[in-house]
Amino acid sequence: MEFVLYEQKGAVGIITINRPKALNALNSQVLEELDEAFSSVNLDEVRCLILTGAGEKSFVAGADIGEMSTLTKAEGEAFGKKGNDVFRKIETFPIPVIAAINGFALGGGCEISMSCDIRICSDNAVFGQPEVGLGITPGFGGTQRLARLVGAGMAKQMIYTARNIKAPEALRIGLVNDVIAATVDAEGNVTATAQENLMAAAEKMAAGIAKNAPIAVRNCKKAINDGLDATMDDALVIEEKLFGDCFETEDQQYGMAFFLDKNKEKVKEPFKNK
Ligand code: DAK
Repeated sequence: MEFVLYEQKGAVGIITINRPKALNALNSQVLEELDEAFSSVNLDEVRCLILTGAGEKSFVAGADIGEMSTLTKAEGEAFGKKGNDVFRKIETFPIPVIAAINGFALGGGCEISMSCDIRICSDNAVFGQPEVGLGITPGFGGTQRLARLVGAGMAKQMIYTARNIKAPEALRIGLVNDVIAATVDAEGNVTATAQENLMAAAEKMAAGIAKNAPIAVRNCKKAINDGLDATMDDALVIEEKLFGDCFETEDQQYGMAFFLDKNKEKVKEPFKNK
């Protein structure tokens, strides 16, 4: 693949959008390669994914404005569908996806981060939905996912004003879970950049998720996602069903037996994904 890299580190997979000269803007090829990268993840081995952008400046600076500028109505719809299908694939992907946002997350960049389960960013990150300044509406789910994440009032303010916000404000409104800074020694020298610390933090979080019972984690993702689209009564039924399913797994039997075992010398074994 030309614009998407994939690396597996144990039970953690890292997908990197690699088009730094265009600030990782999403053109049709990037969207197709992203789709391919997600399809090729080995779900028997990988238990958590990280999605990030190449370079130190940008996560994703939006959909490719050059490509979009000449689209006809039909082509615009096809482009929108291609993006929406990939974003929905990420959102409903069986295992959790953490967005490690290393700079600009504008338009489609903010939108792809919102299709991930968890967002953490470096302290130079900038978020925004600038579409109305270009004469369009957000087209990759921004009007829907932003309102669900930060509330309708804040989402409307961001989308109507097209104003970019910096990492601390994104943290304050709940768009990201954490903001990661560089490490500086007593003399003021940078010993680890914000980007390095961001990836270390993302990998640590991913490893923490990966060590938990995989089927339980998957069922939690499904319960939260499906429940958000349902009434509370229906959502609780969804949770009950997915909770019940765990009792057919070896991992539930082992996890509870380990807790109840009074032999404190025993070392907990990795969950089997069964
Ligand atoms: N598309 C294409 N190229 C881009 C790009 C983008 N979104 N953003 C940056 N680039 C390119 C620049 O053109 C430049 O290329 P060269 O000139 O070097 O060839 C290179 O990346 C470096 O950018 P700058 O020189 O501009 O770098 P600066 O540091 O000066 O500025 C910036 C960084 C992020 C502030 C600036 O590049 C910028 O404002 N970029 C555009 C951000 C933006 O407006 N993004 C939102 C795009 S709209 C839909 C489907 C999808 C969408 C909507 C509808 N349907 C089908 C319904 C989504 C829309 C969007 O995402």
